[in-house]
Amino acid sequence: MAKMLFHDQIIERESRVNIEDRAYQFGDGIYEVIGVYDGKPFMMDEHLDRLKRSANEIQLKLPYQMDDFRSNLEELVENNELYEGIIYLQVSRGVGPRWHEFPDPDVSPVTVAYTRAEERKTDLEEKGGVAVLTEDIRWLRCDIKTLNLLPNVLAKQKAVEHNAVEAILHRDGIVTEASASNVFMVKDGTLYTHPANNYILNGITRQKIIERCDALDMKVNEEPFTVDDMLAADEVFITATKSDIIPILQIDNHKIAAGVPGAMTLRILEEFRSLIRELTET
Ligand code: DCS
Repeated sequence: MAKMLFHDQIIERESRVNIEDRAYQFGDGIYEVIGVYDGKPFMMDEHLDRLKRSANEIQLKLPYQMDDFRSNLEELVENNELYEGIIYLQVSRGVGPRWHEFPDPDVSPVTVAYTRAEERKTDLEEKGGVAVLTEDIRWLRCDIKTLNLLPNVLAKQKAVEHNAVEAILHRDGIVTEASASNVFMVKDGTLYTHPANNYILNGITRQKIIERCDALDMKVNEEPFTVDDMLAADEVFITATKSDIIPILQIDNHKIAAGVPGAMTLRILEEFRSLIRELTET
């Protein structure tokens, strides 16, 4: 039987929900999705740092130290014998009578985590996929990884209905990110991606790629670009936990360049894979 983390205990997995949990009623909470490769969580500390930042931004006091989160999640992965997949971690503001304002200060946040086995999407990473474009109708604090994901759900559903892997979002013609991933484009040998401000989630995969490109002297400009710039780009790719890097070959009816995965995208994919190998071989 699979196990889950509930507060700071590893228990048998169950799906009982307290109907007055604020995550359930208001989406009042935060989360992280952490990739696991060969039984090892990838960039756990970076994910936990972001969780801490999200908590601060919504004035939620995390009930445990980062070290406790880390060891509990490692224990969960071990207990579930997870080899390839993800850890889902959520912290809600807690359980209390349904009033919009924060509950009584002694209501403690509810931490839950579980794991899910997931194959690596190597084929999609190498061959790429198509995307749709849709308007970014989210709020103005997309930098916080909150549980309020309805606009993302609607965007992704549109992608699925068009047999696309992702929905790329734009705000007044500026490309922000995608429903559950960040967007990069390549033009004349330079990478472009939206700056990490309130309009996007600063993806851990995104940050790692920028860091790696800097080390390799590949130029990355964190500056906004338009939908037209993207459609005229040499390469487009998306990044996220576990799906890593996916080349985008076509957006709506527009082919990106020759409609095949680009050389820089594949080079970055190879670099990213070597980071994962460094993790799994140590
Ligand atoms: N942008 C959004 C809106 C996301 O939801 C995600 C991740 C990203 C960017 C990429 O961030 P990471 O590189 O840190 O994963 N979404 C997670 C999710 O909800 N499911 O899988 C990944």
